[in-house]
Amino acid sequence: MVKDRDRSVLKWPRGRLDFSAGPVRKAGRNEVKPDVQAASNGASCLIMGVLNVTPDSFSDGGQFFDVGRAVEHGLQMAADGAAIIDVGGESTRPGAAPVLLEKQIERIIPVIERLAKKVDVPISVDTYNFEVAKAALNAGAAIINDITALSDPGLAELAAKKQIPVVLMHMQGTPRTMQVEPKYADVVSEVRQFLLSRAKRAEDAGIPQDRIFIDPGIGFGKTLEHNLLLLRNIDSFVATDYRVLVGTSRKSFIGQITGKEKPADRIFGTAATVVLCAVAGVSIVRVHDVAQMVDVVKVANKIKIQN
Ligand code: HH2
Repeated sequence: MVKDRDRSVLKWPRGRLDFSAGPVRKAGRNEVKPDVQAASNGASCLIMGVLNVTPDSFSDGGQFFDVGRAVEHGLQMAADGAAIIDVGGESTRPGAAPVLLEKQIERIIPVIERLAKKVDVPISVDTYNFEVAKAALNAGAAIINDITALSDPGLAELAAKKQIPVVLMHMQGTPRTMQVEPKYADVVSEVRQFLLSRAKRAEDAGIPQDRIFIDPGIGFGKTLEHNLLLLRNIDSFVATDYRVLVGTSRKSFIGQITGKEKPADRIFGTAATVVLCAVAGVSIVRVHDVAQMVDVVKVANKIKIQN
């Protein structure tokens, strides 16, 4: 078991996540001040802000394709209370085709370099490519967020060598085809088993248990019913030896339930999932609407945690 997981502050050579204090507001250069009192028991849920440096992401495609605008948005998310900024250079929405590694590097490296100098929170790189991850870490990223759970040979060793945290996500198929009739006999146990085996493999490669986050991959090769089953049973992921990250933000299953066609109209639907995740003990939620979701998790954390 992760010892004292609920109270721990996770530190590694170039980063820090404080799960005892809840989302933070930037208090000044080099000072990140918790504005929810440190909890004496229970764990709080932190916010990962999404920064897609892409022309075609399903919700914010094209909005932050320009380096200056991307950096500005990253700074704003950090000021709004994001504990991590997640930078990606390839959309993995259903139907998306892979983007050349050089292209991804060209998109994200200038953003990571500039942001890393200006924000106090760690930057993660949303990639499943060894070369992209390596370039991002050299530019100042300090977490690897991998939707293929370290499938690319060498990624686990890279993370182990640099002693940085990894997010291992489950996906059935590839983005191009994943929403064409996804099938499971038992989605919760299959996804859980997959993540546990990848987590074990990561540990065997030398990544410490407390730096491994597992993620059921909402919307990645899953129907509405699969997504609902995973969220309904998210506690069975939290009950493993690993911390859990969940990404529901603005996703299409929320549109299916609410009838909201436009991703930007799915903020309240997203909030419902964020509350449920925070209460269930999920450690990190990956969201687009940082300022709003910081308030949502603050209240959820406060209700959940006894001071
Ligand atoms: N979802 C997306 C991308 N990366 N990473 C993790 N760990 N978990 C997720 O659920 C997840 C993820 C898809 O969202 P987004 O980045 O907004 O869209 P796009 O892939 O179109 O850029």
